[in-house]
Amino acid sequence: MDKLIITAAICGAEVTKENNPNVPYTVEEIGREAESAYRAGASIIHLHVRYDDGTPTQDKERFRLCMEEIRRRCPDVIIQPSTGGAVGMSNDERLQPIELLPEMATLDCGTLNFGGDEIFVNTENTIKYFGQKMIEKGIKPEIEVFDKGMIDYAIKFAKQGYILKPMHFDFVMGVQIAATARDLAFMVDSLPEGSTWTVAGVGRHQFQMAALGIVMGGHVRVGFEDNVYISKGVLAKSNGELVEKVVRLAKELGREIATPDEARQILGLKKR
Ligand code: KMH
Ligand code: ZN
Repeated sequence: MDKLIITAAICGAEVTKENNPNVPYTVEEIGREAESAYRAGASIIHLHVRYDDGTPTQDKERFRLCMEEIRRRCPDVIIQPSTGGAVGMSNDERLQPIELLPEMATLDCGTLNFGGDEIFVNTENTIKYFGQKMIEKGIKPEIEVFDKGMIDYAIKFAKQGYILKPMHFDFVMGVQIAATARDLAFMVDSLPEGSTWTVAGVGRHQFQMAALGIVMGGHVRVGFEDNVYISKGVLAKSNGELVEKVVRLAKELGREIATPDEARQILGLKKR
């Protein structure tokens, strides 16, 4: 088995300081949370950014500031900006951070229910447009999959030349598809040969899905974007605390942790 790549989704666009006062908004707070995750063993920072009042934004200049702050604190970490942004943003608004030429960025491969009346829209044309832009800029997409059909979309768009192989997937379990071992196994079994995958469990499912990712030979994403608790009813002090828990699980289960450069090798990334 490859070494374990841990992604820290430190901020998200939806979670707030009301959910956990340690959720970062400012550039300094985003840097602090990225550093805590990196020092604990994360090799990828999945990045959303906020204005100081917590409002989510895809503004290129805000991304630039946050990425500089993260690089200052964690020089070799892989920064993976979100192109999902927040529900309701336009395509061009969402795509802004790819102008900064990150090594990776997310590519959401379908439309889904996002709670209440919210719908996170990713039409076929949106997916093709984002995929094409990432190919042009040499950015490796992490394909965000919230349901099994999104894997089939990715396979279809790869055949049409909008996504390059080998593909890397992130299964977000517990938003639309249930966070169960059966459904995760079904997703993994549906991947094309040569793909890599990571799993994110939302809310109370975070560490159960992490344990499955570790033993099934995938990789793991944790962080405030998906869950703000370190254990039942206990708020996490930092993203680093969440990453530390995954590192402990991995050690107990005999899986070594990948450094950022080892993660680059596993994912076939070009270091910028
Ligand atoms: N905030 C969600 C609407 C991504 O980062 O690409 C989209 C999201 C997925 O978080
Ligand atoms: Zn995200």
